[in-house]
Amino acid sequence: MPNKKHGHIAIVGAPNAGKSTLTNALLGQKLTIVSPKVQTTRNSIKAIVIEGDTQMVVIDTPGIFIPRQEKILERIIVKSAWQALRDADHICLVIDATVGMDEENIRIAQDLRKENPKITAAINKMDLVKKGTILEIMAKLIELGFEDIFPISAQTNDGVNLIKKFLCDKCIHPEWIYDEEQITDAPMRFIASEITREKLFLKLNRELPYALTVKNEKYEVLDNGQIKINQTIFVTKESQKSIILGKNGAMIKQIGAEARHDIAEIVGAKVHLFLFVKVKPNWMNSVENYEMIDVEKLPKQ
Ligand SMILES: Nc1nc2c(ncn2[C@@H]2O[C@H](COP(=O)(O)OP(=O)(O)OP(=O)(O)O)[C@@H](O)[C@H]2O)c(=O)[nH]1
Ligand SMILES: [Mg+2]
Repeated sequence: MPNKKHGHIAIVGAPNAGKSTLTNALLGQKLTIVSPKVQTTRNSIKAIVIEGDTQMVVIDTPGIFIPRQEKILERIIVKSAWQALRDADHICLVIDATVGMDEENIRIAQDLRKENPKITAAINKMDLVKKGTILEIMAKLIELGFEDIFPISAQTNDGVNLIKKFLCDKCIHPEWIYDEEQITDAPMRFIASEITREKLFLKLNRELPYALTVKNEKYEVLDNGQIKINQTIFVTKESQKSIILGKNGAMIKQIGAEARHDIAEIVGAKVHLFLFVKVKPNWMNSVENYEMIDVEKLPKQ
């Protein structure tokens, strides 16, 4: 193709707005993890979307919130989001229509426009609200200086094609920078541990999802093309370990089965997944647990 071009689009917004759901909808398949709980995404993840002659690198970011100073994990999460939008050619701010332009969304919209004025707004979850609500949000966004606003439902795909075309037009750099079949630049071992973390987020309640992390121990492609994966789930307390294991190991079995199914779909091969649960009271403060984070860029203590 003579007119090949590429660009980077950062998907940003408050926690739970539907950024990861939109990223997957733009990609046309599941890659990044989704849950009804806030702070599901912890690292920025690139989805490589191809539309005609355009390679659009969509960066799914963690939700933007005010991190508590003493929580290193929270500071890393938010830093990862801001970093991504500085590197982007264009930003897509996702607003949850069921939340609307509350104080937090207004602040985020204003801060983002200051950081990078090349910004478009997607009003997501339009399937859950009345038309009047969308119009109110639009009016507020226009007041804040937004010119391009798209009501969408990332879940039902309503409006996604329109915004996809619009964002593709923002990709103006010559040539492609990734192979045609590549859907992400993140290693598959990382995506696989994210999928397990998603299942844990979906199955476990209250604070427990925030007290755990999933670490890849082994990711091996066997001679027959099948994939053997060992992952460790780190928790901070013995009691959390018992909950994750469940009665006679029933919970961990179910989590493993669901994760294996999704990982197999993404990698396109049969997967053997082995999960271990370990107690490590201080995992949140040890940097080696943040596989995908550039340690050099960590915020100063
Ligand atoms: N009804 C409806 N639900 C949606 C839509 N988009 C996302 N959701 C749901 O909203 C919840 C949050 O979606 P995510 O994609 O994980 O949101 P996020 O912005 O990536 O969240 P964090 O990573 O935690 O910041 C999930 O339960 C999704 O299924 C939508 O268009 N309509
Ligand atoms: Mg997310």
